[in-house]
Formats: sequence, C-alpha cells, structure tokens
Amino acid sequence: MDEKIIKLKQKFEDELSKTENLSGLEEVRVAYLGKKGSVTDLLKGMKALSHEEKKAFGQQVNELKGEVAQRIADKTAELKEKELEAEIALMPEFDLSVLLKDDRGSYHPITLVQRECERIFKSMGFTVEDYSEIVTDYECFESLNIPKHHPARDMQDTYYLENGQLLKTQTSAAQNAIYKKYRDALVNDGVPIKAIFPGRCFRNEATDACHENTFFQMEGVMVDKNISISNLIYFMKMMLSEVFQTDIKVRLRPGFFPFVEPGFELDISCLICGGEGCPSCKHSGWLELCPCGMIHPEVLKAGGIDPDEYTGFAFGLGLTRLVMMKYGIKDIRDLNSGGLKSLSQFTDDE
Ligand code: FA5
Repeated sequence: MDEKIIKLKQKFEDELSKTENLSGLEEVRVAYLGKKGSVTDLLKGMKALSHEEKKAFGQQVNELKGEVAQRIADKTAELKEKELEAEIALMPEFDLSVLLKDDRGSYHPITLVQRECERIFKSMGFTVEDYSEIVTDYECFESLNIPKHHPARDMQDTYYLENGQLLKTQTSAAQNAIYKKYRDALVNDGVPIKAIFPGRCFRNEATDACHENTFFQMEGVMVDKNISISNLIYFMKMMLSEVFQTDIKVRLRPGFFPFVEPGFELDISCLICGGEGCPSCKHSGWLELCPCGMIHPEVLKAGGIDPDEYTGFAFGLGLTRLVMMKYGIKDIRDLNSGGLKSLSQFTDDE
C-alpha cells in the first residue's frame, strides 16, 4: 500500500479514537471526506502519475474512502447510543410496572355480572344472542302485542329517530326475531328454543336511585311443547342462587305485560337495607328485578309458532339492578358515571 495512504489512515484512526461527541465527529468527516478533505486531496495529487500508477493508486484511495466512511458511520451509531444513555440517566426514575398496576383498565361491573349470567344460562343449554340497540316499532311493540295507542306504551317512552326507528326500551324487542330464527329447528327437528339476549335499553325516564335512562336488561325465552310455569320458576331460582351464591328472599306476584299471560313480577328483598326500606328500593324493602310470564299466544303467532302446539316462558331481568344488589351499590347512577375510582373496585382477574 502507498506510504501516503498508510500514514493518512493511521492519522485518521488516531483522531477518530479521540473524538468524543457527534459534532467533533462531523469535523473529522469534513476533514477527511469533504471537498477539501485529506482523502480528496490524495486524488488531486495523481496528475503526475503514469496511467498504470494512477489506476493502482486510485483503487487504493477509493478503498480508503470507503473504509473511512464506514468507520465514521460506526462511530456515529456508537456516539448516538452513548448520548441517549446519558439523556436517560438524567431522567427522573420511572417504574413502568407501578404505572401499569395503577392505571390498568377494568371490566365494568355490568359486564362482569352479564358474563356470569351468560355462563349460568349456557350451562343450562341456552344460546346467547346479540341484538341491535336501534329497532323498529314492530319489534319493540307491535310484535309484542302492544298495538299503536296501547296504554302500555306510556310506560316506555323512548328516543325516536327521524326514520321512525327507536332506541329499544326493552330486550323483549328481540323476541320476534329469535322465534323466527329458531322456529324451523323447533318445528322440524323438535329442538326447543332456549335463548338469552342481554342488551342496553333506553327510556325517557326521570332518574332516581333505582331508575336510569340507559340501563341493561337480559331477556330469556324458552319455547317447546308442554313448557309450564314450573319450568319458569325453576330457571329463575337457579339463576338467582348461582348469581348470589346465597339464599335470598324472593316474591312472585301478578304483573301485567301485554306479551305474557299470565305475567308476574319477581322481586327480591332489597340487599342494601335488608328489607327495611331505603331510596334504592323506593322505601318498599323490595326491588323489582325480573318480570316474567308465559309467552302470550299472539306473540308466538307473530313469531311463526303455533300456540296450540307450543308454549313458552319469557323473562326480562333488570341486569343493572342485579349489579346494584350483588355489589351493594346504593345508587344506579354510579354505574353510568364513568368514575374510575368506584368502578375499578370490581376488577377481577379475568
Ligand atoms: C320490561 O321491560 C319487560 N320487557 C320485561 C319482561 C320480559 C316481562 C319478558 C315479561 C316477560 P319492565 O319495564 O318492568 O319490564 O323492566 C324490567 C326490569 O328492568 C325491571 O324489573 C327493572 O329491573 C329493570 N328496569 C326497568 N326500567 C329501568 C330503569 N329505568 N332503570 C333501571 N332498570 C330498569
């Protein structure tokens, strides 16, 4: 190798090893590879050489140029890494695991209880159905034996869209579609209809400790030959004992809903006040939780099912109220508040 090149290479290595920061490195780069840099200068001195010498020398200079560029690139990466480390060392101490523990999201208590109910009903052979929050008047009322101008509509005023659709007031709005979905399997193959459908409901409601304008219900239906009130009571009891895992006081009393006959109100003794009476139960000691009844023949007919051959029960569990009772939440409005402090108390390990 040419003596000049060897010397220049050594000088470059020497200067590079002494360079401690990126701006110093830039100066070295310009000093060697810049227009007026030492490596470029070597090429300028080639004029006096013969053709053969030029070729050999030029090749060596180009190799040196490549080597210098590569060494500068490596040193740049090395210095950048060092600068980053120095920056991190100056930052205040920061424990990532602590942040994750405190700020991690949690399941909403309604989701937790809904999943629990789904697990219970699935284990008893029910399917879980999803349904729209925006429904037609037919789905929410007419198919449920509530014609236009029926006084039962007054209890369930809701939010109407300009196209005549509405935000569903009750999960019962899915009943008609569920009957139509499964009636062929029922009639042709003898498979009973057993379905639950949880969902959000909306009502134009004056809110208080046990009423919200947006709340969750979970509907359940079972249709087959010879279904009776005994079947209804059995499933209601199973669900409540599984959810609460303890004996709770329940009462069944007559209730009117145009889509069941007979109809019942299923109330539970208020678990907030132990039945003494408080704002959560409107001072009655009881909370309306899960109205139910035998599906009205007109409703079965609207779903394409012959009421002379098949009977069934339906229930409309107030899921949000169930959550209140299960967790001792005194005011239903806390559940929609989005207050992370209160909601995160119910985090489980799911
Ligand atoms: C109904 O909505 C019927 N669709 C239930 C039903 C289904 C009856 C099938 C028969 C057969 P009701 O309006 O009572 O019924 O509401 C049912 C439950 O939802 C109530 O018992 C209560 O637990 C809950 N609920 C009703 N309105 C509200 C509200 N504004 N805020 C919170 N929970 C409510």
